[in-house]
Amino acid sequence: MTEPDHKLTLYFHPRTRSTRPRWLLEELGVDYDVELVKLFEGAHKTSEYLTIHPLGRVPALRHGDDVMFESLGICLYLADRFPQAGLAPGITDLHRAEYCQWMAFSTSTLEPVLFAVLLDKGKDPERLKEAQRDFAAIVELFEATLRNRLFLLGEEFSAADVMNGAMMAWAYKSSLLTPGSGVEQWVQRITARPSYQRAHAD
Ligand SMILES: N[C@@H](CCC(=O)N[C@@H](CS)C(=O)NCC(=O)O)C(=O)O
Repeated sequence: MTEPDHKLTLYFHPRTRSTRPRWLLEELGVDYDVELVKLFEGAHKTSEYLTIHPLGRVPALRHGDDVMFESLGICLYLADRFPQAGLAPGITDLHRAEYCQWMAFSTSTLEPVLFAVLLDKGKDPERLKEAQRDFAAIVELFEATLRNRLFLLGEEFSAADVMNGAMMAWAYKSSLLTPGSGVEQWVQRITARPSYQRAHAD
């Protein structure tokens, strides 16, 4: 069985979804190695790397003898595996349901909409308009959630802030957020954390 103190290795490339688990690992304050997967040199498609991630993508994580992929899955795993960091409410905790909701929201609802707004520009104007409307509704939802809260779950920072914040930071850098809004302040608050800065240093 993999124990928390077994070696952790993150398969990583800057400015990709692999910054999500890297930010989380920094928040956990655990020792881990970073294995840079040189995407531009095709390192993710080598037979060696395909044994780590069969689809040849980043991120992936090795913990002891266990290997896994999917940024959301990795963040869920790590936050639960290192409970002392307090990044995931426990199974019976008051905030567990909300936590599960926001973790799933990050990749199943927010990510496709934001990608459509930022990356599909010019391809299909109708699709872009629809994505912009969906994104506005998402921003309103975050705004309402954060009205009296520092973080998505309340007063405590959690892995839900990492998963959703990683994408909303991209929206912020792309000038999609209203200056001075609650969402913008939340993004500034969470990206000012040393863990975020360290995870994005390269
Ligand atoms: N749903 C996966 C997506 C992984 C993914 O598509 N990663 C991109 C970088 S953001 C990648 O490795 N692309 C290289 C490729 O597909 O060739 C996750 O969240 O981990």
